[in-house]
Amino acid sequence: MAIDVGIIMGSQSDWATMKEAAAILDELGIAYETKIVSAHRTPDRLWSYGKTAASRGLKVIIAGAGGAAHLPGMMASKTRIPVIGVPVQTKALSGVDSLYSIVQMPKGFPVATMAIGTAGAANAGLMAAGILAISDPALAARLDAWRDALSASIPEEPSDD
Ligand code: RP5
Repeated sequence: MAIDVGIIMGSQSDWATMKEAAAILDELGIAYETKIVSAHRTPDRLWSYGKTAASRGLKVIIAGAGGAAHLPGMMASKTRIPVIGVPVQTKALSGVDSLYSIVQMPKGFPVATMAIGTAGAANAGLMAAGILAISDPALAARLDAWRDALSASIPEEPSDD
């Protein structure tokens, strides 16, 4: 099975957040790989990942980082593959630093920036699924079913339980 999505993150410490994206891709039957690629600590790894991503057949990259979160933007500068950015929640500034580092890209090199933290990571998985579903009817059906199930799980009234 070809790998469609690359989930990359700046540090092992980001995995607790980024595994929420992986869980969604697992649920939807989307093949992915996971890599630690740091803009600051392993810049050569970042360069080679971005340079080979398209030729390796990746279709979407989900990139999560915290603090001075340059990974998603730098990856977007290195590949035309859509990059979905996940701002990891930091202790010092609660992830606002991560969000600002990722969201404010200059014209020409976009990053589709999600919410801070685990909700953002899960939504990154869903966003990747939506992109892939454009050209994959079977995946589109699975994604529609996933969304319907979520809607059906929401009660009409609140309870004390
Ligand atoms: C960033 O620095 C990483 O994305 C991570 O969110 C943050 C802290 O990294 P560690 O010091 O925990 O490795 O590059």
